[in-house]
Order: sequence, then structure tokens, then C-alpha cells
Amino acid sequence: MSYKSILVETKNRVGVITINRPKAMNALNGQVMSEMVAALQAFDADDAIGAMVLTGNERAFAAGADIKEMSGKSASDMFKGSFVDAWDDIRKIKKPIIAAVSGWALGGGSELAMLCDMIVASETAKFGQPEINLGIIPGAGGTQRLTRAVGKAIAMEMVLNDRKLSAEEALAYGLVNRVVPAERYLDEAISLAQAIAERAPVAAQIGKEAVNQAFETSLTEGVYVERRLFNFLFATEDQSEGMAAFIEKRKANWQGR
Ligand code: DAK
Repeated sequence: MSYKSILVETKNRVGVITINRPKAMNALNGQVMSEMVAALQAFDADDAIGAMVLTGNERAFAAGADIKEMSGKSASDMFKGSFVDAWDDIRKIKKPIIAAVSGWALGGGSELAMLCDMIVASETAKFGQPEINLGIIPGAGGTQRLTRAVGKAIAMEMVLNDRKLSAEEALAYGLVNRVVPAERYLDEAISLAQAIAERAPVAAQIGKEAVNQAFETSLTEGVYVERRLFNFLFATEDQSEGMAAFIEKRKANWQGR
């Protein structure tokens, strides 16, 4: 499939998607979102891929939803539009997704990074929810995922008063996994994705589901969900292989089933 607003490539078992609207600071318009969903779904269905990296360019991961596209919309347009569905579709991707963030991650850009499972940040990365300047609030999880990640105090300042976080602050508050020099952020994200992609594929996807469940349920229910998923993995060939490999002191040969 050919895309106009994203670039797609594979590196070993990693699918790399690059948002490619440099003149618009990688603003997320409808086309970017629908192409990104199509590329993620294609990688999710491809057994040769174990994890994905989502990135932008050095100046901007993404400066948010495309304000020029959004400005004329009505409440019912927002409700009915496929732009909204795209965010839910990304949440349904089973394989791990790592955001490689350099420069601006603002508004929907910050929310998109938080929708990924891990964030590798360049030391130039800056995170913010500046929607208040447009007379709106975050609409793709910014008030929810951000608050869970950084806590109420910082989230309130970011959402109500456009406080930006530097990469180091984002690391200190637990928003990102690691901060690396600007010239290495993408390679670092790809090598982290490759390391995960070489692990037992079904267990990695189930592990993602289980961790995400921690944000949806009480502790008791979450532990039950974890136990059911844990038990399920004993029906996979990879569980038999992983344990046999340990006992036989050899490397496991994962089949992804
Ligand atoms: N949309 C459209 N164009 C943008 C843009 C954006 N978000 N951000 C930047 N651009 C464009 C600029 O208009 C400019 O275009 P030209 O004037 O050259 O045609 C070009 O990119 C370069 O930008 P600047 O000249 O402003 O560059 P600077 O280096 O001076 O500043 C900046 C960079 C990123 C700090 C600045 O551009 C900026 O503040 N941008 C806006 C950031 C922002 O307010 N983001 C939040 C947008 S609202 C939802 C899902 C998602 C959302 C909502 C609902 N649902 C599922 C319901 C998300 C909402 C948002 O993200």
C-alpha cells in the first residue's frame, strides 16, 4: 500500500512508521491518522513483525491535531468523524508500539505518544497540552493518560496553564522510558523494539494487554484478568518451548503460537 503522509519501512522484526508532514510540524490531519492506523494494522497482522516504532522528525514528533483542518468543525462533525475512531483503532493494536520522540510532542502529538506503550525521548523532546490556548481541552486521552503518568499536580498545570515538560522532566515524572542524545533517539527506539520483537510474540502481546488492564480495573479484578491471561499462555507452544529451552540450557526458538 502506498501512503502520502507517512513513511513506512521495516528493520528486521520492527515496523517503523514516520509521520511525514514536516512543513506542518507533523500536525495530525485525517489523512495522517487513517494512514497510520492502516500501517499499524498491517504490521499487527504480519507475523514477521514483532513490534512497531512510531516517530516524526527532529523538530517535531507531532504538534497536535491539525488546527487548520479542525477549526471549522462542529460538535457533531467531531462526534461522527473517522478522526475520532482512529485513536480507538490505535488503542486496539496488539503488538507493542514504541514512540520515538524528538522536538515537539504537543496536544494530540503528546497524546499519540502516550497511546504508545513506551516512549524513547531525544534530549530535545518537549511535551505539552496547549489546547487551552485554543479554547478547548485535550480530546484523545490527555487529561486521563497524562494524569495517570505524571500525577494530578503536573497534569493540572499542563492542561490548565500550558506548562511544557522538557525531556528530563518527562523522565523524572515517569512519562518516558529513557532520554538519549538527539542523534540516537530513533536508533535507540528501534533497538528497544527489536529486543522486544525477538521475545515470545504471544506473551509480549498478552503482557501489553495485562499492563494496560491495570489502568482500567480495580486491583482485585486486574489480578484476576492477569491470572486468566497467565493461564491462557500455558496453551501456547511458546510456553512449552520457553520452559524446555531453559531446562535444556539453550536459546528458545519462538513460534508465536
Ligand atoms: N496544526 C496545523 N498546523 C500547524 C500545527 C498544528 N497543530 N502546528 C504547527 N503548524 C504549522 C504552522 O501553522 C506553520 O505553518 P505555516 O504558517 O508555515 O503554513 C508551520 O506548522 C510551522 O509552525 P510555526 O511557524 O508555528 O513554527 P514554530 O517553530 O514557531 O512553532 C510550535 C512550533 C509547534 C510550537 C507551534 O507551531 C505551535 O504552537 N503549534 C500548535 C500546537 C498546538 O496548539 N497543538 C494542539 C492542537 S489541538 C481528538 C483527538 C486529538 C485531539 C483532539 C480531539 N479526538 C479523538 C476527539 C487533539 C487536539 C490538538 O492537538
